[in-house]
Amino acid sequence: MIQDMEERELKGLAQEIIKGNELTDDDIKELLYLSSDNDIYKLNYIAREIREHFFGKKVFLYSFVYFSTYCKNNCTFCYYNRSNDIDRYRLDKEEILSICRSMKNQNIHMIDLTMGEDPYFHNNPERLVDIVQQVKKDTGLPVMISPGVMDDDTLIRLHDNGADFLALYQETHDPELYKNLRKGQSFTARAHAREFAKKIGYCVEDGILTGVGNDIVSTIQSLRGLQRSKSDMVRVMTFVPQGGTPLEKMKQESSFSEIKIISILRLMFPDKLIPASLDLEGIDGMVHRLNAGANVVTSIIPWDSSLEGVVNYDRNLKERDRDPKSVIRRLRSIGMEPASQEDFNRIISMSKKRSLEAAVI
Ligand code: SAM
Ligand code: MD0
Ligand code: SF4
Repeated sequence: MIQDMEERELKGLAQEIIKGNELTDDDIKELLYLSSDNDIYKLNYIAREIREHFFGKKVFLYSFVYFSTYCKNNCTFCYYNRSNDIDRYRLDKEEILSICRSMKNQNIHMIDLTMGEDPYFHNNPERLVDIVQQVKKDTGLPVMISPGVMDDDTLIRLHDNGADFLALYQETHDPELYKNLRKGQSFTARAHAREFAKKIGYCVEDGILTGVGNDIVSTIQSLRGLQRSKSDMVRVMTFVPQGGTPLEKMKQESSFSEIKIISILRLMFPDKLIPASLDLEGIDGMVHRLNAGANVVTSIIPWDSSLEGVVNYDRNLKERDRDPKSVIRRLRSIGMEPASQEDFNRIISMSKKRSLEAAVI
């Protein structure tokens, strides 16, 4: 289909999607099979046209605070799984607050508080509630939490105390593949937490991994799964093998498939938030992902931060240009700029309103 199209036809296709046309499984399959640089360029172009219709040149920025790297789980892909013999840290409340405060007035639209499933918090959720409440009070910014699977009651308390967004990635919506990735964890409990959070007024983010043994059929299953989870934000990340984990020896794929899937996500979720993570390939990688149709930059950290990312392409680098200033400078160099806080707050309140209306019906 798009192989033979000229610019005018590519624009036409973008318009069809903007009007509400949806991709069939065959369309998705065809796009996933694209392999030449020229074809990917065309796919990225359609995705950018769609993004510009909904968001113009504006980008949202999230700051990432990985405040505890302790975890009780055994995800085979993750460096921080409990069996990996690594150095870990847990910041105290003051340390967390000081990082969050340093992100004020830096054009950051939301703070993402992320942790492993650390028993210190999971067994005493009020500790997390307290942190969320303080971060909200001190920064006045929307707060995303990425705490793993929490029970319904805890999700309610976190929401009542200032959590706006729940990030909880299924990794795959193919239950067989899930078993190999999130070893010993319930597929449905994870999906339920997201569903429940959405119902009580959170915005939610779901995500999938690629390069982790997902074939075309499994990838389509995951993309359809993302649609079912009615998320406000949808992500794909390339799996990066991590030392000391069961998948350590798996071959690392390039970001080619991720870039393709980001564009497909834009075609399937035209007006949703789609991130370009700095954690995979830094600020150059950010540009490729934005060019593929992403409209959020995630994993921004203070310039002097020693905190971990989840993938950490820059674990051994001295310079980590993942701070707000470097990101914004680079955005401007490609003709994009940070959106206003009002624009972001509007997305959150619209989504909240829609879920609460749906819950009443
Ligand atoms: N512990 C919480 C959880 O698992 O939901 C919060 C951390 S979560 C934000 C970490 C996410 O990073 C995973 O859900 C996965 O999508 C991604 N991730 C972890 N290890 C990765 C790796 N080696 N390569 C790519 N993505 C990875
Ligand atoms: C990122 N390291 O965006 C972050 C993380 C958690 N909500 C986000 C995966 O790359
Ligand atoms: Fe723990 Fe999250 Fe890593 Fe899984 S992905 S091992 S739950 S930190």
